[in-house]
Amino acid sequence: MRPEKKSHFMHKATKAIHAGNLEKPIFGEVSVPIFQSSTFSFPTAEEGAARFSGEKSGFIYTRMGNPTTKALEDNIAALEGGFAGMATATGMAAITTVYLALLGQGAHVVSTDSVYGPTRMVLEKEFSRFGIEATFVDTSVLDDVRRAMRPNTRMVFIETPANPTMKISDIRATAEIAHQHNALLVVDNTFASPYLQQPLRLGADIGVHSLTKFINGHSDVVGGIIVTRNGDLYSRIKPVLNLFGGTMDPHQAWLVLRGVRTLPLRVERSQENAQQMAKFLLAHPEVSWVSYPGLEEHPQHDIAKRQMDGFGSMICFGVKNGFEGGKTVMNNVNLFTLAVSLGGVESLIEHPASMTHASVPRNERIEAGILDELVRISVGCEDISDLRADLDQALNKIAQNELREESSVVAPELVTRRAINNKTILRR
Ligand code: LCS
Repeated sequence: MRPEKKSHFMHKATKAIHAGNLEKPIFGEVSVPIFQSSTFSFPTAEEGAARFSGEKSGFIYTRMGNPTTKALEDNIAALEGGFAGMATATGMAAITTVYLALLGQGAHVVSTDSVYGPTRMVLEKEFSRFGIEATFVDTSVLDDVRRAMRPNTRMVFIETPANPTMKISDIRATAEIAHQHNALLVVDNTFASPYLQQPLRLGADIGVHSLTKFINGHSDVVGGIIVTRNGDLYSRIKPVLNLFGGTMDPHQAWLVLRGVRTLPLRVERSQENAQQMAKFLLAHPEVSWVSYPGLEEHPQHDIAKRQMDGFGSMICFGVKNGFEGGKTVMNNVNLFTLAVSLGGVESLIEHPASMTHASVPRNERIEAGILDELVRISVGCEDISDLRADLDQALNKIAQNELREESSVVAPELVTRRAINNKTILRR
């Protein structure tokens, strides 16, 4: 199950294209074939028994392993610098499989508060039914992590950069805290992708990804993966995945493999766009704040610089006029698509409070920094001037709407005066 040794000597852009490929192509094919077979024949009864006992390696049944899926697993494990990967049906299947395999009754988890909504809800609503407790803290503050640790803490789960606040948690320092308490550190690396961040190299025990996002990169498939630091963790998680059955289908794996080939190109382009977009937003009069780790103003910019090879292409920002302002922007974009998800070649925009994080109670959401006014964008690979022009015209509608609203309740001369004071052209 180990990714081929030769991939260890490759640079990451080369790994994305070559790691995991079949060592002996069947017909000299360049693309890994889709092994669309649910089951695999045994030449003899003895061979079948040996594969089941683990005495011999070989494929048995696709829920337990498939050559196309394995090619993807080896590819991502090589990029992430881990022992081995386990591909799953979705990112949530990766996360829940890790919880299922490593937590039991009476266990306690410390998790980033600003994580993808369902990652939090599955602990609060579902795993709590089995006697598993969770504490959600701002893991970008190490003292908060230390304070949350208990004797029964088995796992620290961080998402960095966090969805959607873009807060950064220090992976190396958090790993030290977790290990001092005999707990494991799991990092959701979805927002960075293994091209920009390799948590296992910084001391984490397990990396998880929603492959739906940057790794696949084309908004046309869902998937997830778990990558472990060592063989022990792999052999604790793999049987649980096989039993619960959240495995990936070979056709899905092939699509993600095709996507990962261009991960380096897409990430380079979209993060260059994002850096320019963040600066543009910071200067925009309708924007009250911007959170992007690539900005020097970002509170954890230095940590991001240290642990990432780039700052990625996710940005969140607050707009003037709160939730209403956010709605105005989303209803007026033309090039950005109003949709959840992220990491595709096309730029997306969404409102976490009413969409991806709607499942988190409002007070917990606000406490985690997911404010009503927060708008999240996934900057794609389009031409930056087109993207900027689109957001600019949509943002400018906030001021126009405010003026229109004011005009319905106050005297026209007052509106005119306010409009002039704001140097805004009044259209009535
Ligand atoms: N982890 C992170 C950081 C995510 O952003 C998501 C999905 C998941 C895990 C779950 O992955 P899935 O099961 O969907 O493959 N995030 C989404 C988002 O922000 N908008 O829509 C989905």
